[in-house]
Amino acid sequence: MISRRKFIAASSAVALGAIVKPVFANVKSLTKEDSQVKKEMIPMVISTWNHGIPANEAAWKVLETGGNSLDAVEQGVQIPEADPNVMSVGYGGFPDRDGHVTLDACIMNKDGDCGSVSFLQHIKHPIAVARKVMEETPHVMLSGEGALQFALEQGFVKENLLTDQAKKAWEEWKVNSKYLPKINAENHDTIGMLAIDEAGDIAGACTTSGAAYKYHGRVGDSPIIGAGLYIDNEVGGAVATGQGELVMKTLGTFLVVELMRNGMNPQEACKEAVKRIVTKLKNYKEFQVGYLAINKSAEVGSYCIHPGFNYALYQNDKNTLIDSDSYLKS
Ligand code: SD4
Repeated sequence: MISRRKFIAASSAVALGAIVKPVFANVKSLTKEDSQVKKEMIPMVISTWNHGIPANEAAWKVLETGGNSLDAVEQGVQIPEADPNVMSVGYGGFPDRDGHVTLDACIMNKDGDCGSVSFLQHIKHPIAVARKVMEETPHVMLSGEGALQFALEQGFVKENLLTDQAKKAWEEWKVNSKYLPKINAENHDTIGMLAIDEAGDIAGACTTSGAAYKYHGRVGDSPIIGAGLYIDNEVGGAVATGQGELVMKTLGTFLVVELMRNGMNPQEACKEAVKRIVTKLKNYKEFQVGYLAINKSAEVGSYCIHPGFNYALYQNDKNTLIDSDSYLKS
């Protein structure tokens, strides 16, 4: 005789079967040919927004001399991290609403290893600390005071990251103190970078000072593996920029990579991940999110909610700024 518990489990499964459609039902699986790297397409590096151009230059210096993709992305994103005029990343970033510059970053290599720091203060290059977390600890993420203590132990120097320019902007903001995320803020936001080296191996990095005037303690998508960045060296990689809360609610870059694993090209996968936000999150029009992806064949894709997101692609000795397609057209 069937027990009551078994009966309930069996009937729930039947009911679920009736309503749950397989997520990847209509996409083909990757074939071996799909995953072949075209040698003329690599090395390559790609990164978000205008500040991706100088960041790519630094990454390219590593790649063109046969360096690996992990070193390339770490070197690349350190350019905007150190630039006081890029007010959304590292030194010179806009502070939180209490006047503290707090940084989030993560890095991921070809072997699926990753390291991350969140809510880190006083260290100019959070991406380098994230790499140390990956390589020198048994953990993936360190946060706040602990991350700072670890950085200092590793030889990083404690610095003031709040520039006069950022302080002035914060003081002006305090007059009304409204938390109002800006869409496409000054055309540079989080930097996310993906690279394929000569050996065909993929790595990625993501670093940011987060949303300007956020609550003290707020952590966005950028240090979260699978939200701000995800790499699977068999498939490809993806990075996210824009309002982290929407990316975290949909685990955006993991989704993009899984869609590519199941046969979508990078463009289709980015579009589908934005569509997920649009269909699931009612307030999507108030925010920008942009995704950037590459696959193992060095194909590129990008998609965003609002027009205005762009990315820099360095491939075949050319570093080019390209506008992303968007869900909303104006
Ligand atoms: C974050 N994706 O922390 C980052 C950058 C940002 O508005 O603040 N965008 O959400």
